[in-house]
Amino acid sequence: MPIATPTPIAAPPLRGLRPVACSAALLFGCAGGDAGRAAAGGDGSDALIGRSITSPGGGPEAPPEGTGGVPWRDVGPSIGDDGARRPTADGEVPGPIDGTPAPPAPEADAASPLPAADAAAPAVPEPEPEPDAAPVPVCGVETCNGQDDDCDGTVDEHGACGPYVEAHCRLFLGWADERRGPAGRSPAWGPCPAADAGRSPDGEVRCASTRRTGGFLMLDLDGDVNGDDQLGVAFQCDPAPDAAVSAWLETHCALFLGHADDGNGAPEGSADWGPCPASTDGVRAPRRCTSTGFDRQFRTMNLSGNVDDNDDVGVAFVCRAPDAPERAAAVQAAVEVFFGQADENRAPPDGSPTWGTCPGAVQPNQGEIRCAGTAGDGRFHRLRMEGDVDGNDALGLALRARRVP
Ligand SMILES: [Ca+2]
Ligand SMILES: [Ca+2]
Ligand SMILES: [Ca+2]
Ligand SMILES: [Ca+2]
Repeated sequence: MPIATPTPIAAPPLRGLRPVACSAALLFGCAGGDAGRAAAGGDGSDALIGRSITSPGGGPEAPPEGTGGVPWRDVGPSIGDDGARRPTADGEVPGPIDGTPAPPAPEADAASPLPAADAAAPAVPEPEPEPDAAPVPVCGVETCNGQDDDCDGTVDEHGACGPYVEAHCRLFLGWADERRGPAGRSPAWGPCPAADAGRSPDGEVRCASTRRTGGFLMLDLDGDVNGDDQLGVAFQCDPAPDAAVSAWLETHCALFLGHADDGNGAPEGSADWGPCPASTDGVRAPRRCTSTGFDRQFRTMNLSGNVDDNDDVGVAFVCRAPDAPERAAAVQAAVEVFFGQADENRAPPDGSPTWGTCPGAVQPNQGEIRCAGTAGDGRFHRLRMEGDVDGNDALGLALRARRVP
């Protein structure tokens, strides 16, 4: 351990004139100087003793006559001309001067702290204040919010929005016979969206919604489905749990629905169906289409001809956001919509988790229960109708989270 350099400091007061006898206990103090400090072993307390009786020159002062050669320092005027000891300034009578050992008073002082050493310690500079820095991002689990929660450079990836859409958004499907549905854009279709499902008293206007479970709504048709029938769709998300996310989804994602008679449907996987999706609706033969329109409202599509086994329906789920294309692509890939038809009263009950082979596998071209899925790619996927579509047919629709690697 390094030895502290003696510091010219005020020593703890030693009381009275004390020709200190060099007993073993006080030898260090007697010797003073470098030798004494070295013998003290470097302990701060002992070093203090050494300093307290060290002359400014570093060595022991010469003892005065009559002290028997014992080194001493005058630390208080306490010997009179008569040689008698006198009280110190604080009234204590000093010890004998006849060579008897002095009381070990310095030991008490030795245990005292060392304010002088502390005072001599180099000042520790105050740390420089941190310059203003960007907040450190807190990385967590990716959630459906348009933010890169897990700090990997992409937003809402790995299907983060699928469960949100499945649990908090709904698709409405309306049907009407005799052109009884709303013309063009409408906030309602029959009793929907105030009710999850229902029909007009005469049964010619009907609607149902997906139920936030991923299951299929079942919409039972009536009469002969032909050129005086209409289909309508709407997409709405609940204000909770995140009103901003729900509003974003409603205004940036949409279901598109196309129809064509006489085998005129767009090929499977087409980017468009008639004027859609560049347009949100269009009544143009031979391919017509409608959509949920990015605005919570219903839009109507008039069917044409006799709806039977030469008719096609196309479905696409499209998200688009010019200012946030990555987010739109992530949501589109995380959601799948299944559209089904069942002939001969073969439809599963409303809310069924499956419709024929869907969602496990699409079956758009064969069987009395058939279905197509949107596949997360924004393109139109085609369902060929089965048999003559009439009162023993039903349509199915499901809104589900899609597994994304
Ligand atoms: Ca991310
Ligand atoms: Ca996110
Ligand atoms: Ca009809
Ligand atoms: Ca037809």
